[in-house]
Amino acid sequence: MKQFYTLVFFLTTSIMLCQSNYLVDNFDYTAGQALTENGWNAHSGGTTNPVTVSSEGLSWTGYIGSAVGNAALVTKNGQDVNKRFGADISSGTVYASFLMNVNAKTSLAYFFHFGYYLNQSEPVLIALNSAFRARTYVNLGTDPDTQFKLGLTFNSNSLDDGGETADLNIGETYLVVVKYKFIDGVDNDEVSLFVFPQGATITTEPATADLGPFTGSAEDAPVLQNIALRQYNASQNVTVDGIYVRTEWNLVDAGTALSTDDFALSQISLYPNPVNNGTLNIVTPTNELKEISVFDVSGRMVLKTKTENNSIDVSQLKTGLYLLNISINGSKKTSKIIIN
Ligand SMILES: [Ca+2]
Ligand SMILES: [Ca+2]
Repeated sequence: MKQFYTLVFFLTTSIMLCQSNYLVDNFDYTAGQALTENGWNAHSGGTTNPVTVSSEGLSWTGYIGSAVGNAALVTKNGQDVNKRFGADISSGTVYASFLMNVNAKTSLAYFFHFGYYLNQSEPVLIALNSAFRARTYVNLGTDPDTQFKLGLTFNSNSLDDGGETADLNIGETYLVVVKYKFIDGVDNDEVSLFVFPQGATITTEPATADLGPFTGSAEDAPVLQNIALRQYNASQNVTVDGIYVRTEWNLVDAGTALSTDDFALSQISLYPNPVNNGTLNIVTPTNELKEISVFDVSGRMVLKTKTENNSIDVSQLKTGLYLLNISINGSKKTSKIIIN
């Protein structure tokens, strides 16, 4: 029975981490304010024509980011802004979902992308590496006064490297999901895009994307650290709202924000592993106190302790494989360790 509970406990822990939000922005801010007053960072264009908060949000019934607060007006030529994730992502799949409405005829411009900072370990938040990934475009539709198309490229400034959707309607709110998939191997990562009109089924990821997967011609992102909203030309007229960044497809469950404790756990290092001398170092960047529970392979707790100077004494444990549950203020992570 203990084994069963342990299994459930570990599964629950991993699911909780999966449903974490790496970024949420419903733009529940004062209309007219710049996004830079609300946690965003200007990496291009200085303070010229800042991206501002609208007086009304977007709605898409059933989506987690629907009808909360206002929205972002990415509607001009000028400032570009980015917002940092709660934790870096360098493996698996990243989904950025958002609502968008093209308000008027808008000629070709990318208005959204993933990014990472020039200094990835100690980021300066206004200094973005220009290797933008999953550039997401609007372009003129067949009838440019009433229609637009969405485009996507892995990296390129030209849509030749990617593709465009069928015509969509100006003035209609769509739910868009931009996906970046890290794939083992060099320069083979993929980007895809999904677009849903109101009323579409969004509970599971469709087998086929509307655009992609595209691999482009540039190197893979070493890590994704932010999303950006970009303003490119004076005719650009796009409202963006309800942005969620996650590592799984989940557009219906609000989940929980990734806390600073989750962030610390995501950067934890355990060494040496295997443990040779009875001491295991458990180090996080900000050196919080960590509560540690150690379980043997049958699920029996064999040690419960706290870190002291970023290490624990495991000298009384027999040789073998153990599961280590690390907790910082209630945020948990599980790792395997081997005692030699
Ligand atoms: Ca909103
Ligand atoms: Ca790769």
